[in-house]
Amino acid sequence: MRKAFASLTLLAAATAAQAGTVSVTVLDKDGNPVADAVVVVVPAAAGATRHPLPAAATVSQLKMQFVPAVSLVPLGARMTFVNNDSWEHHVRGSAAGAAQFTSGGVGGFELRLDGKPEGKAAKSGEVVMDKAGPVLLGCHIHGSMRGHVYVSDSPWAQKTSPEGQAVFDDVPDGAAQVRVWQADQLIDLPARAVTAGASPARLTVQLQVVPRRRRV
Ligand SMILES: [Cu+2]
Repeated sequence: MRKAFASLTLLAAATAAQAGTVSVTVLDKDGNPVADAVVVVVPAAAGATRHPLPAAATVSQLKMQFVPAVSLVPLGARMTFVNNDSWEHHVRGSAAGAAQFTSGGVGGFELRLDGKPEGKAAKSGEVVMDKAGPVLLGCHIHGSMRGHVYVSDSPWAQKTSPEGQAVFDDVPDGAAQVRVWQADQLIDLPARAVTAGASPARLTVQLQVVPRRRRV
């Protein structure tokens, strides 16, 4: 019993020595915190995170909006799109950000979802996200509908909190790159370098835009 306890303590110490905290704050052009930006950390060293992204996610179409507005999923995730409105919607997925000008529409997807009949199950469709990067969601019928899915090829990825923060507590020690994506920041920000280690690494990234607010 005592031996097992000692081994556990050793294990905990070893884990702590190999991983550090990276804390990223995202601000807009005016210096205000930005929620729902995506922060991706790519460590140079191999490792695993204790907080993997869920391999399946659902986006609803509700009252003419994509809910949630921004989904963060791992590469290969299975996305389910559900139309909860009583009228027809489309789901058009295309490369977002700078990639929309270079991809020529290749690699996107399209679904057509009938409206939800009164008292019956909503219609849904599935898509496997097999390409990393941001995807813009739209609807052919309703031009105002806009949403995003960010497909991360690194398991260290988070959406920022209302305070604009993403805190990673288990980044392998050593050099790492930090990428920040936000829906209205069309020109990719340069990746930033941090060093994960015994003392927490803190980084502030400022967007070149003030994100537009979503109507509620
Ligand atoms: Cu629609």
